[in-house]
This record gives sequence, structure tokens and C-alpha cells, in this order.
Amino acid sequence: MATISRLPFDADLSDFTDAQPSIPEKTVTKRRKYRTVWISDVHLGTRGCNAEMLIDFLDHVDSDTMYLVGDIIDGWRLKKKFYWPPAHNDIVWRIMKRAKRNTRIVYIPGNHDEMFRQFTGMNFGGVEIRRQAIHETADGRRLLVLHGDEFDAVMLSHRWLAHLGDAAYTMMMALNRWVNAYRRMMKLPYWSLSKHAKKKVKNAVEFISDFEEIVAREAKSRGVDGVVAGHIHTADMREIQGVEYFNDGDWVEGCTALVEHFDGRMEILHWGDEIAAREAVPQADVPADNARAAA
Ligand SMILES: [Mn+2]
Repeated sequence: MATISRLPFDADLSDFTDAQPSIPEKTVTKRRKYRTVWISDVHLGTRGCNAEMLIDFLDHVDSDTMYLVGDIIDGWRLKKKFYWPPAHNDIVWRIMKRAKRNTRIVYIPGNHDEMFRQFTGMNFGGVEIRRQAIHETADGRRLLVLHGDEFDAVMLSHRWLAHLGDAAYTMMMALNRWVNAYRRMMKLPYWSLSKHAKKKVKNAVEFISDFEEIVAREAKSRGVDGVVAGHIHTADMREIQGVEYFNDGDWVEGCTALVEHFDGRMEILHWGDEIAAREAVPQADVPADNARAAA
């Protein structure tokens, strides 16, 4: 508590947004604009965070509303070992700048950034802190937005996986970094290790589908049309028991965002693929949708 109260929340945040980030904002002729963007599980403060990919995303995509669906900052890991490179500050800078440019930003802290939950209902430099939210899409569907760790206790049978998971996951992410550093050197596109591993490991698959079903059941009991969650680092969108289930994935290795188009249509953006598509087209800043359609 004592450490929290010393955080400079009363400081004039324009001091921060007026300063320049270490990685300058890209001058993109026309940013892709969506009605809504959801991102989560960024894990700032850890080596696993794919900050450069997220910076690239933020420099190419804009929205009327942006939801930060938890585990944006990894307070657990930061407590053990302080790690805060300039690129991580640049992400905070870009989010605050967006708020200043009138993007509505709703921050729903997760379990790794639960220290912000005590500020629920408050607003910091245009960033609203909420425990959960109801989002209404352009075509009038109501979506419950939450991080998803609130269901961990229900998933008792998988508790061992949560404990084993953290160590194993940290190791896998280290491996993922090496694999992708090598691939970058060889000019190969970004490749997600755990995306492939998750498909093959039976327990992980069961864990994910149990989570998805529990979350969908909760949404159904709350009488909403759908639910947007994060937490399990697995992007997905599908119907479960008559409820729309969305997961925006993560920026540790999946590097995905969930977006709502202006007509209410939802889509998962795989930013590694978007960068690859952009780089395959000779002219700069051609929207990846066009690049895909042309391919
Ligand atoms: Mn989480």
C-alpha cells in the first residue's frame, strides 16, 4: 500500500505525453481505424513482452475506444526483478497520448496488474479504470468485457497447471525469443512457438476449452450477447452455447488484438502476419486487408 500511494498519479500527465518516446512515432500516412480495439496480456516489465511489435501496432492502428483487458503491466514479475526498458515506457506513452487525442481508454486490470484494481472507478489522464465493462457494438450487441482470472478458482482441477505453468511458460517464452531472434536474422516472419505447442499439448487444450466454456456460461447467466476476455493468451472468436466468445490473445508471443469494425463486425488481427503482409508489398503503408485481398 505504502509504495502504491507514492506513485505520481497526481502529476500532470501532459508532462509525460509532451516528452518524446525513445522509439519515435512512425509517420504513417493513414492509420487503420476501427470502432474498438481490445488488447491484453502485454506483460510490460518482463522480457517476454513483445514491445516492438505492440509499438508497431499502436503506430498503425487507431480506434474510437480501446480496452486494455488486463495484465498490461506485470507487477508480479517486477516485484521479483525490476525490468523496464525504454520501449516499455514508449507503450505507456503511446497509450496516454491516445487518451489525450480523445480515444476512450478503458483499463480493466488483470491478476498480474491487480495493484491497479484498488483504483477502480478512477480516471488517470483519460484512462478509466474498471473492474469489468459492458461494451455495446455498432449493431447493438452487448459484450461483457473482463480479464478472466476471476474464473481461476472455479477451474480447481487445473490449479496445478497454473503453478507449473508459470515456470514452464517463462522457459518457453525464452525459447520463443531465441527462435524469433534467429528467424529475424534469417529474414523469416515471426513465428509463435506456444501457438503450435498449445495445439499439441492435450492438457493445455483442455484448460483452454474449459476456460472458454466457463466464461461463456457466465456471460449467458448475465444475459449479454457475448464476452471478451484475455488471461489465457489464446486469441479466439467463436460461438459457445449461444454466446459469442472472444479472446484478444496476448503480446508475449501471439501478438494479437481483437477489433470491431464500424459496422460491428469483429476480427482478430495477427500482427506478425500483418507486418509480413505489409513488408511483402513494395509501397509503404498499404492496408494489410488490401494486401491480403490481392494475394
Ligand atoms: Mn492474467
